[in-house]
Amino acid sequence: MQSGDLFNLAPPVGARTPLGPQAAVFHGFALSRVRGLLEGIDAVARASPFRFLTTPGGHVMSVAMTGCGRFGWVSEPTGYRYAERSPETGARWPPIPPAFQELAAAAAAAAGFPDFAPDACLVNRYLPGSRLTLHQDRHERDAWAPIVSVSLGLRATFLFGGLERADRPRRVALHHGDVVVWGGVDRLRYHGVMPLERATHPVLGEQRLNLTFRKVL
Ligand code: MD3
Ligand code: FE
Repeated sequence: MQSGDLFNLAPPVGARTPLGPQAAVFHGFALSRVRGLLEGIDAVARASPFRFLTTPGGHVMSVAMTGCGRFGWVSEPTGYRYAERSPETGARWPPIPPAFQELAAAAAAAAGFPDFAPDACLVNRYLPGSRLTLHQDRHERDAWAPIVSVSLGLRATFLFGGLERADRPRRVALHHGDVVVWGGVDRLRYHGVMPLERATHPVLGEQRLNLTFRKVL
């Protein structure tokens, strides 16, 4: 066995890996709720299909996105922003399924952020080769409120940096069912996702889905 293979093993359900003073991975936290999550994602994607946003530099992103809740994430020639309507259809985003809300609030509470009430849930879909370059999430009004993320499907290598782009990021494996909460002093850290390696997940096949719950307003 190569030492890198240890990265493939998911830590035990219920374990917690701290990433910072106010950021932690809750391993397998969503595992008992995968079925409901996938049903919810299907419903969201039927109402608002996955699409590929264009970066401000004019490149098409390799990650496909949709979302639910009051706000969705859209790209325009002038840059990204949260919007209450889909630019493609002019329609509002579908509601956040109650099971999503409950999971997000439970994870936030476990991380020390009680009463988390997200008004946006972005859904990212990664196929082999899809990646997310290092960035900050700083379009939300309250830059202290947590973001809760749920990983489903293929394992990803998450990059967790510092408050400056040049800070060397730490690599963190995120497995099917892992939930990460980032708030407070860790909220504006740079982060990204390495290109997804081709593999087949027993439940989701050749893909990774990520939910991020945010409080925009
Ligand atoms: C760390 N998504 O949608 S999880 C994103 O796996 C995004 O799809 C990644 O980064 C994904 O913006 C990473 C979420 C995440 C969100 C906000 C953070 C990680 C964060 C804020 C600070 C530090
Ligand atoms: Fe992000």
